[in-house]
Amino acid sequence: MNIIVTGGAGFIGSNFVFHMLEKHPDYRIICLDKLTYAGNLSTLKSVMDNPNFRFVKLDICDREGVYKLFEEEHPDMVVNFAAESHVDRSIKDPSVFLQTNIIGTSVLMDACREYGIKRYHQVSTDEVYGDLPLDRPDLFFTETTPIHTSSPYSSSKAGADLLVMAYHRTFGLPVTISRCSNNYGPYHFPEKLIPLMIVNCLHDKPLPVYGEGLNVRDWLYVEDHCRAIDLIIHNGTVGEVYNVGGHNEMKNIDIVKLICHELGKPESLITYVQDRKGHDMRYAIDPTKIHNELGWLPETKFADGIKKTISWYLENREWWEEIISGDYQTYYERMYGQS
Ligand code: NAD
Ligand code: TDX
Repeated sequence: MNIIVTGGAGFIGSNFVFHMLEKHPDYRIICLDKLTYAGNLSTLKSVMDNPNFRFVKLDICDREGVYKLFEEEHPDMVVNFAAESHVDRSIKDPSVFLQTNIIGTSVLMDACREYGIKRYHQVSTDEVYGDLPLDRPDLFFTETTPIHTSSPYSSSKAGADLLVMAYHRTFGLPVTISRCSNNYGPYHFPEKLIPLMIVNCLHDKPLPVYGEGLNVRDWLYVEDHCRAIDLIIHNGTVGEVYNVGGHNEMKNIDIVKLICHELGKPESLITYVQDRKGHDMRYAIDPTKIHNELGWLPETKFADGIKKTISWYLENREWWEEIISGDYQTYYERMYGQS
């Protein structure tokens, strides 16, 4: 089985690459990644010499390059993680989100139509459902919840999902979509809540909490997400959407306080800052479908996952210090002598 994994130098994509190489030692994994600010080739250091792994620096919007890669590799499947993923950046500048998240998705699917494919899997997000009110803990996102987006990021992801379903209906492309809640774990880029708070705590820097910190997110350990995608691409039904989440809702402020506590830092580091524009209040996934149809259940409890994650950031300072200093962006040139 040849699988193209796009965005595999990012947070979830890299964890998926590791998962697949370990769980399916007979598969060939081709990682296609543009190496934007969020992509870090040093993350993939441990698999670069694996004969079943190939890294290709490429933009998913580059039609010629993508088609050439399909001609070379004859992939059986494509799993598309490549995206601009940070809501705050999408509020500052939506355009690259539309380009990568929507146009890039269409280029990948055109290549799948041109060369044939067993499965195209789109890694989507619970944010396409918009948000839920804080005073209705009985409500959850199911796969039939209407798309109702808030940010340019979530709108671009929703646009991509609509295109994916359209390519299935119009062209018969064998697609699946997963919509997952907030992930956390190793290699999470330190602009997102959990790694940002860990790194700032370690530098005794202020911990910027938006608004009153009452927004709720449904956290899932990244390896549980990777297992869910592995199950969907092998056993999921073509044309279907699967929600992925672990019923682990937490207020932002409680997460930040927990991180302070775990690292022995004072809560006085917490600084309330201006709220995010259009800030979604609550995300909460109903994962009944993936549980009933594919037998998926999360394995890592938040109490254990957050400890593992904090330990990882303590043991891998070099990884995030290079990001903060910007040095990681020269890693590719240093390794491969080209840009
Ligand atoms: P990330 O920002 O850490 O990584 C994105 C990767 O995509 C980077 O390696 C980047 O270089 C690459 N990339 C960006 N633009 C590209 C382009 N034009 N061509 C090729 N590569 C490109 O993101 P993440 O948090 O790992 O998220 C991965 C996917 O999962 C995204 O599609 C995101 O929408 C989705 N998702 C994320 C979460 C979460 O909590 N992080 C939750 C649900 C869904
Ligand atoms: O400095 C911060 N302070 C703060 O209060 C940051 C970076 C975030 N927050 C809040 C905003 C959110 O309510 O924390 C919450 C989590 O924020 P992010 O880590 O930016 O994640 P979120 O906006 O929930 O989106 C994430 O989950 C869904 C991913 O980044 C998306 O790619 C994914 O689709």
